[in-house]
Amino acid sequence: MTFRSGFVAIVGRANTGKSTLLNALVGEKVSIVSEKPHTTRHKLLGVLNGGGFQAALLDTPGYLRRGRDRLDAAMKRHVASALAEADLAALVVEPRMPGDVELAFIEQFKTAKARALLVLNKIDTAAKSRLLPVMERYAQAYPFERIVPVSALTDDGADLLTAELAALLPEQEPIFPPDLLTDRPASFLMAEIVREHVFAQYRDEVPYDVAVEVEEFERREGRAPDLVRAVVYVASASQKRLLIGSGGAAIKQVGVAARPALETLAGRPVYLELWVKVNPHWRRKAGFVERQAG
Ligand SMILES: Nc1nc2c(ncn2[C@@H]2O[C@H](COP(=O)(O)OP(=O)(O)OP(=O)(O)O)[C@@H](O)[C@H]2O)c(=O)[nH]1
Ligand SMILES: [Mg+2]
Repeated sequence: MTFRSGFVAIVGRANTGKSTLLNALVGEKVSIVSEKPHTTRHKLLGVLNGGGFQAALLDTPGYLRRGRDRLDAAMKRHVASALAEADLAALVVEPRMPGDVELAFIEQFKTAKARALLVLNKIDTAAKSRLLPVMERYAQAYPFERIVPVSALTDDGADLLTAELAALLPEQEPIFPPDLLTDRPASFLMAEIVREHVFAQYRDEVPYDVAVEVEEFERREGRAPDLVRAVVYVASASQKRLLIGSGGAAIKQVGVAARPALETLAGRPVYLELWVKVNPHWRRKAGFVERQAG
């Protein structure tokens, strides 16, 4: 039997559900999700293994506005490099007519080596009668290999999408061992989990430019829990006060909420130590952006 494998770059406007889709396809929480645009800051690999195929899915940061500051510049570079190394690009869109960001991606497809398919996501939010005209417009804009309507939230269409992806991959041996889920170290995933819970707890009170770094992840033996020391970086002293809350109650709540997912990842009990530090210029410090977006 022939085996198919390859890289699939998941690209699109911010907030269209790319990370939700990656998690739905892989069947595990690999990439964090939030209601805010620009949640994903990193290129992230999730491996989908199926009968006779392996799809290496690359989640990418979404576009919203272009060229706004250095963080956006780093995002752009990552999207471009994801496209360059991919066999297949999946453009994830919402059920509405293409806008500037979608057309910019289509322009990039014209010169990229990757074949492109369109994923029309969030179909649970639109009447069926609204989907067809959108699909027709996209088909006119670019000769997509396939146009697949899905809901990453309800899993509707996910099996069909998996089959379509597999069929479009080149014939070759698997790229990764079958037990590999992602290429990121545990400390990276842990920092992302904490960031997700900061977003979820503070919602619009916290700007999206918080950053989280796991400074220490110490695996322990016996009954001692693993130690995770994470730092949440914020832009100002007032944000720091807000995050910590009265007597530390708010940040403690983040820890309580994040710990179960950390323990699932570590496979054993975790002691989580959370610190909040002010670093007002982290977005403009290239080194920090690279670390965050790298
Ligand atoms: N109703 C509905 N909501 C969805 C669906 N897929 C994703 N969402 C929601 O859309 C929001 C954004 O999802 P993400 O997966 O973080 O989107 P993203 O494209 O990765 O966003 P960035 O990383 O910021 O570019 C979240 O609130 C998701 O729950 C869907 O199929 N239906
Ligand atoms: Mg994302």
